[in-house]
Amino acid sequence: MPWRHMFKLDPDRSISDEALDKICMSGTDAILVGGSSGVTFDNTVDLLSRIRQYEVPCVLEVSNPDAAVPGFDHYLIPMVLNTSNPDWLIGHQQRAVREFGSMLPWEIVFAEGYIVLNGDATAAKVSEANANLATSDVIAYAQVADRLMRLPFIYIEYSGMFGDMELVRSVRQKLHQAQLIYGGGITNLEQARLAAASADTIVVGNILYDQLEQALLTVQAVREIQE
Ligand code: 1GP
Repeated sequence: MPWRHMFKLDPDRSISDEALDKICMSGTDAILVGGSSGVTFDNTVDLLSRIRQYEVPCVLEVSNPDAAVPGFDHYLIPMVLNTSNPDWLIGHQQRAVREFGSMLPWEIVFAEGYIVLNGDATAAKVSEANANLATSDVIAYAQVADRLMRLPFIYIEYSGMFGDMELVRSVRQKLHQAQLIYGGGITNLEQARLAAASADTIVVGNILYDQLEQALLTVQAVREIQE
């Protein structure tokens, strides 16, 4: 997918119409809808219907199968590679497919291999991730996902904290086919530039709710690289 920049919106957090208008008209490549807690069918439908007033592609990251709302352009299914609980790698996904598999639009459903590296983040706690990893461990997880599992996406997740860009670059250098997504702690244009130079796709989340104008500037970072 040719996404270089994505804004991530959490259905469990409120966003004004005015802010949503700026986000959807910002030139970002897609809006990613997802969150680590409190995501329900109702709040996901509500957010989707508001984003659908715009042309920007809309992608759902399905962390709760009960909130798998129809009508998105693409669906990303997280599989947490560095979890200590197989439920987060394959268990929840298996149960969801058992229940909803016949209804899934498979041609627009993709797996994302998550490597969660900020141990303080809700995502790490919820998914029981072992975030304390050496660079060689992270690269090995990425290679398992890329080479063995042939996942289309690998997501290096530092949610709430700006990560180690050298590590992100080291991972990207080793990838054969997977698209590398980076998300976590991007709060200004300079960080967005660094992340965009290190990963294939950058995701900007929290700052949308705290400093919208700063967040909107991050779209420029990927445009500069493309020009
Ligand atoms: C969260 O990776 C995204 O899943 C973005 O992180 O909210 O820290 O920008 P932030």
